Amino acid sequence: MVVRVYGPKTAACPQRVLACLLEKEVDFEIVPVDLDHGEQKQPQFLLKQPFGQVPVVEDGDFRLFESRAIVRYYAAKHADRGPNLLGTTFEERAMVDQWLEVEAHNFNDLCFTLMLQLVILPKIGQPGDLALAHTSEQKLHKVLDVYDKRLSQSTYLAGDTFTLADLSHLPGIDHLIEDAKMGHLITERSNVNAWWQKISGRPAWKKLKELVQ
Ligand SMILES: N[C@@H](CCC(=O)N[C@@H](CS)C(=O)NCC(=O)O)C(=O)O
Repeated sequence: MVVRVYGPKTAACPQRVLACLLEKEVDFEIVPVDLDHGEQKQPQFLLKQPFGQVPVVEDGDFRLFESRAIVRYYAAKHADRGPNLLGTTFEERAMVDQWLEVEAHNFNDLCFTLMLQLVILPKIGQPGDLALAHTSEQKLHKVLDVYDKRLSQSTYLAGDTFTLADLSHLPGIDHLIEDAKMGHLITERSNVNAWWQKISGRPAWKKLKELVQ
């Protein structure tokens, strides 16, 4: 059964899902959604995702939205295939959850604000709020200092193996580097930089980058 993934392949949240499906070697097809023209807010799409956002997946009769819920679902459903992205013991699983929550609540909002103010608004001809971008960058420095300390103790965020906690950061950091030109946030922290080189060098992420070209 081919999984249908709704959303432009260039957007960070669908990319989180695609990265997981590629890690798990699950067949998928991408159903493009035109965010620029508000297709995600049309009644037909709201039947799939009532908040008018991407991604949504359809897997046979099963439909699911929220990218982090989707990656947890596929990591569990295909636990016996590819890398173990969830951890094994209760403690390992809890650490994965802890860092997934950090990504969602400490990292993602700042990353999104920077992208919105520096890239998305200027692209549609509206001035970004540079003061807000500056404050967000300062806050992100502090968050990444915590990451750098954590990554001096373990190779990956949740421990010594690659998990969803790491995978979930791939799209956001990639957009920060490629689009917002904020690569210094990563390169000036040696442990964060070494971690980024490892996780962005994974074959599944490289495949996704090729797909997006
Ligand atoms: N928490 C949601 C966030 C989804 C989200 O923000 N999606 C963005 C693309 S990355 C979107 O649909 N933007 C268009 C909009 O909000 O209208 C998830 O992780 O799936």
